[in-house]
Amino acid sequence: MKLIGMLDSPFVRRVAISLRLLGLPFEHAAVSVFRGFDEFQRINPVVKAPTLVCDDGTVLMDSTLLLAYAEALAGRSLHAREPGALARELRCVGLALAACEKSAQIVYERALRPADKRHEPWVQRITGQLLAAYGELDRELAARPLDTTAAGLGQAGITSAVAWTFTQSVLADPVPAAAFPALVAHAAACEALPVFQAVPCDDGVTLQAA
Ligand SMILES: N[C@@H](CCC(=O)N[C@@H](CS)C(=O)NCC(=O)O)C(=O)O
Repeated sequence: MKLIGMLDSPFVRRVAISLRLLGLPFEHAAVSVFRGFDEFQRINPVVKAPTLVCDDGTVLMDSTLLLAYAEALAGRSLHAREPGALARELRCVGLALAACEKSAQIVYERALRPADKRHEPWVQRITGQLLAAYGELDRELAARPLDTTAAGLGQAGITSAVAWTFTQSVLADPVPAAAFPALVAHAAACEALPVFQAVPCDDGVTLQAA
């Protein structure tokens, strides 16, 4: 199977890290949704990263759905089985994905919309949502740190770290690291793991318009 998308997209990166952790072989094509739009469109007309081309040619999109497929292929999950622990993990994943989505929206506002067409109340709204998501996630991690060992790392740990690294790399100004100490510690521990280092987030510049 083939994973399409740049690793500076947190959605692509969390899938790439998860595929490795699950022991699933895959090819990776770092095609940009912006600079490589036409090439991406030939693979997936919807142009969404990540896209996964399965071995039988089926084209999947949306990182969470790709991970559901990957877990079925691997015959194991990166989530807890016990419902209480699972709910807590899913809450962390949801917060981290919301933070990724809001970060990307702010980057798109800055990179794609002409300055004279920006609607400041909208930017303030999504910035507030971004800070709320990271505030909640930081409290979760401070109250109960997630496992950051190579053997114990799960989807909540992966996605929380990938989200934080992404936002810090593209939007450090509205999200000061000092205000989120548990996230800083969690991401630092994960980024030091070989599986994270094998999938660096700086393989390109997905979020630039050109
Ligand atoms: N919910 C999706 C979000 C994916 C997403 O928004 N990816 C961005 C790249 S970071 C993208 O495809 N942007 C191009 C577009 O939406 O037109 C997921 O989890 O995969």
